[in-house]
Amino acid sequence: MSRLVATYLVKNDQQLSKRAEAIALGLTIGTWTNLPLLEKEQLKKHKGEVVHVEEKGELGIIAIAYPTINFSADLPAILTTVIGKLSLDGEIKLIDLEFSEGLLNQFPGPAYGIDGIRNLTEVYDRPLVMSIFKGVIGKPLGELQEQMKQQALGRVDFVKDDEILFENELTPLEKRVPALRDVLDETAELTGKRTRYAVNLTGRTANLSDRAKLAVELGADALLFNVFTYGLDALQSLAEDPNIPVPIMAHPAFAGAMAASSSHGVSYSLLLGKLLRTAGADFSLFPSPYGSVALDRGEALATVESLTRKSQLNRTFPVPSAGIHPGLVSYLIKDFGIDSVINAGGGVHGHPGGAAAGGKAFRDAIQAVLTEQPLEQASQNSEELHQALTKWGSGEVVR
Ligand code: 1AE
Repeated sequence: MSRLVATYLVKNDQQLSKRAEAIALGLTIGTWTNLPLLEKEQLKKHKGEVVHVEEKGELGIIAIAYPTINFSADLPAILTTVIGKLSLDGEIKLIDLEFSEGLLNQFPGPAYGIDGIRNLTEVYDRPLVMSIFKGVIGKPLGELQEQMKQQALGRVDFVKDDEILFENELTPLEKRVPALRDVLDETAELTGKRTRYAVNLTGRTANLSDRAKLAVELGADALLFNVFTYGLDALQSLAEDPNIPVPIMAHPAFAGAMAASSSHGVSYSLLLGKLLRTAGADFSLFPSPYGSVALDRGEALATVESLTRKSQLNRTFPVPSAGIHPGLVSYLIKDFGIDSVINAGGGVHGHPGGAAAGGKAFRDAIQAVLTEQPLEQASQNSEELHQALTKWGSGEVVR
């Protein structure tokens, strides 16, 4: 019988086995009172089974296997089963889900993933570089065009919208995408490199599919999606749609509300790692361990492991983000390897020489790290890197 194993972190109240058994029963065939014996007999094949109980000092780990016949093969049904009502029931945190092969087969995973995106960009031997529009709310289209031009002159691989740029009168999708695509085409003539634009997909859930198709028709190279305010299933629908043939970047906005507590919710590695990959995110943005909004380093590494470990699904590009500047590039590559995206907003636009110089500083830092040259030494041959290191330092990371 096919089963889904859910692992939970709980408070060790010395009654772990009893608690685990109550969950296994309560989330499957049981309720708060006894059911008639005959009915129980019929329901046996639906009962959850406790498969692991471990005391860890004040905490406990319990794992419960749920028969997959209990739910339909979609993430809303799965999450409602394993942490739905249970999430309201005291201190318990879902830390992992182990899908059977048969169940996982019913999910799309990333349509492009790391390999597909490397083929699109034709960049195979280094981390990708992404820059983020900043300070564009309330700005006219001309200012976005200029910002796009400067970012693209820095020869970054992707530029993404800020996740807080929604539909607005000054820069609606219908005007913004073609105008910025034209800028990218013109800049490519100058630099020889075509930067790609990830457009923020926003609006009511019922309209997402049409808006995504429109964005693609207008020239979007990728979509940015605030998956946790819409839901993982909304991401899956977009990822599965053959009429939306572009990679999807999952933004972690709102994920902290689900994962930041040490005793409630869902672990970051499950939420930003396994679940995003299963639902079809081609990129997963998450706070790096050393930027302005930091994730615990162990959580960040576990997230990347979930995004990239060998599986029947394509690998998702890890995008450690927030407060990233060129001085952190050696840490980023050491921790996350070359199959990652170096993503910066302030670290590009805040460069003393402007965004074009900011992009170059990042690329020079990457080149230095990949050729095992200390950043300070490399900065002697790169004014852009020198200025960035002078402004932000060369990675004093507190661990
Ligand atoms: C964790 C997501 C980071 C993000 O979306 C963003 O806008 C970062 O901006 P900076 O690089 O911190 O300025």
